[in-house]
Amino acid sequence: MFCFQCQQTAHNTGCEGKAGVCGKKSDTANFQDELTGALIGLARAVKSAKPTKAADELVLKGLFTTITNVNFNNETINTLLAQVNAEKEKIAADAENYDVQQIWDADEDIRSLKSLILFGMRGMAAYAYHAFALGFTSQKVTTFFYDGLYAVGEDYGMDELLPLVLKTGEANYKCMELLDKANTESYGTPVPTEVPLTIEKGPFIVVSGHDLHDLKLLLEQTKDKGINIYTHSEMLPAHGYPELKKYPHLKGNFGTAWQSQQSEFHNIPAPILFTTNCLMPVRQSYADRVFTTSVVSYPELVHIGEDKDFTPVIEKALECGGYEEDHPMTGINGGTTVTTGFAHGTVLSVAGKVIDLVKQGKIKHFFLIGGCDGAAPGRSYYTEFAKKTPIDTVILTLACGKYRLNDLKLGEIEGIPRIMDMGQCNDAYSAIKVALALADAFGCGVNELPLSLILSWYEQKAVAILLSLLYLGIKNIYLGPTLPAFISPNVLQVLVEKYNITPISTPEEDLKKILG
Ligand code: FS2
Ligand code: SF4
Repeated sequence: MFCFQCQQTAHNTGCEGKAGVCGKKSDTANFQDELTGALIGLARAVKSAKPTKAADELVLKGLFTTITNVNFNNETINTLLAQVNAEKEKIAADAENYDVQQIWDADEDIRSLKSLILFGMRGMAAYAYHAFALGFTSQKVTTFFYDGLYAVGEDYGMDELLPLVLKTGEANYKCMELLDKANTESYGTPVPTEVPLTIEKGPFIVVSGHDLHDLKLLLEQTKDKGINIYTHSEMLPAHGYPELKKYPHLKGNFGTAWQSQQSEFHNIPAPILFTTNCLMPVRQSYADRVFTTSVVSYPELVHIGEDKDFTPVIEKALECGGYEEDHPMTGINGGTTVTTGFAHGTVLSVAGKVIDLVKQGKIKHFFLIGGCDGAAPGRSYYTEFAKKTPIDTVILTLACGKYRLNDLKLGEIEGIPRIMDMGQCNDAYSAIKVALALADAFGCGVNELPLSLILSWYEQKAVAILLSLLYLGIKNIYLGPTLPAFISPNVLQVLVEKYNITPISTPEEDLKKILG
C-alpha cells in the first residue's frame, strides 16, 4: 500500500506497510487504488461514448468511498469495483483501467499535482453525493469528474496539470453552491440555534457524518417512538435548519469532534449511525452499537441499505435504553451549550449592521478559523488562537475543527456574536459568500478586507475547499497543523509565490503578523 492523502499520514510522508495511521489495512488501500483505476477506465470510456446515469452515480460513490475514514470494508469496495467495471464494459468495452501506482511512482511534481486533482475530486464527490441524495445534480460538476479522472490517467506535464488544479477548485466551488441550494431548498435557511450538550435520560440515537437527508429520514422514522436524536461531529449544523429543527426529538449534540469518538462512545447506552466520515476503527466496548449507511462501511457492522429502513438502529436504541438520568456533557472548554446556524442567509441579513460596526471601528478584524479537526497535538493552536483574538474581532467558524472553540463564551459586539458557526465543511461556501458581499460593500477585493483565514485540514474535502479558495484568488491563508505531504517543494513554491500560503506558527506570532 501507499497512501498519503490525509494530514495524519505516517511521518508526514506516507502510510506504507501493513496499515495506515487511520487503521486502513494494506489490502483495503490496494482495493481502493484498484477502484480509482477503474473509475479512470470509466472516464476513458466516456471520452468516446455518452455516460449513463448509472456511471454518473458510480463516479460519485467510487470517489467518495476512498475518502479517509469512510470505508474499511474490502467486500463493499470490491462490489463497487465490479459495478464500475460492468458499467464501463457497457459504455466502451475497449477502455482500459489505469494502474494508480503509476501516480505514486511518478516524478514528485507530477505526483503532487495529480494528487491535488484526485484528492480534490474525492472531497468534491462527497458534496455532489449529498446533493444527489436530495435530487440536485449539475452537468458541469458531473462533466468535470470525467475530465479530471481522465487527466490523472494521462501522461501530462506540469503545464497541463497546473491549470487543472485550479479547475478542480472551480468545479468544487460550483459543487458547494449546488449543495447549499440542495440543503436550503430542502430544509430552509439555517437560523441561529443554541444546542444543548446534555443527553436527556431515556433511549436515544447518535447520528454522525454530513448527510442531512439520512438525518431527516431517521427523524421521520423515530417520530413518537420515545427515542431522542443527538447529532455528532459534522451533523451539529443540522440543528439550524427549520425543517429539521421542527422535530421535537432532535434534542442536542453528543460529544465533540470525530477523533474523540473512541473514548466518547465507550460503553454508550445507545446506537450510533454513521452517514459519512469520520469513522474510526471500532472498539469492542461499543462495536455492537455502530451502524453504517450510504458509502460508509466497516467489516461486520450492520449496514443500512438503500431502502433506508432504520429499524435495526431503532430497535437497538430501545434495547439499550439510554441513560437512566440526564447525562451532562461539555465541550472541550467546559461549555454546556453551543450555537450554530450562522450560514450566509443569516449573516447577510445583518450585513448592514456589521458594515456599520466596521466603519465605526467597533469590529476591527474577522477571522475564519475553520476546517477539519484531528488528533495531531499541534491542533490546540486553533483554540489558543481563538482565545487570544482581541475583543473587537469576530470569528467565523465551520466544519469539525470548530469543536476546538465553539463552546468558548467570547461575548458579542453590539448584538453580533463574536463566534459564529457557519456550518459543515461544505458551508465554506457560506463563508465565501459573506466575504464576497463584504468586499462588494467596501468596494475592495476579498484580499483587501480585514479578514484572515486560519485553516486546519485533515481529509480530502479540505483539499477541495483549499483549491476553491485558490481558484477564487484568495491569498494569505494560514494552513496547519502541517502542510500536506503530497505538496512537493516546487508545487509549494508556486503556492507561496502566487497565493502566499503560510504554515501556522504560534497563535501569538501569527496574530501579531496579521494585526500588525
Ligand atoms: Fe471533519 Fe471528518 Fe467535514 Fe471532514 S468529521 S475531518 O469528514 O469533512 O470536516
Ligand atoms: Fe494514511 Fe491517511 Fe491514507 Fe489513512 S487515509 S492510510 S492515515 S494517509
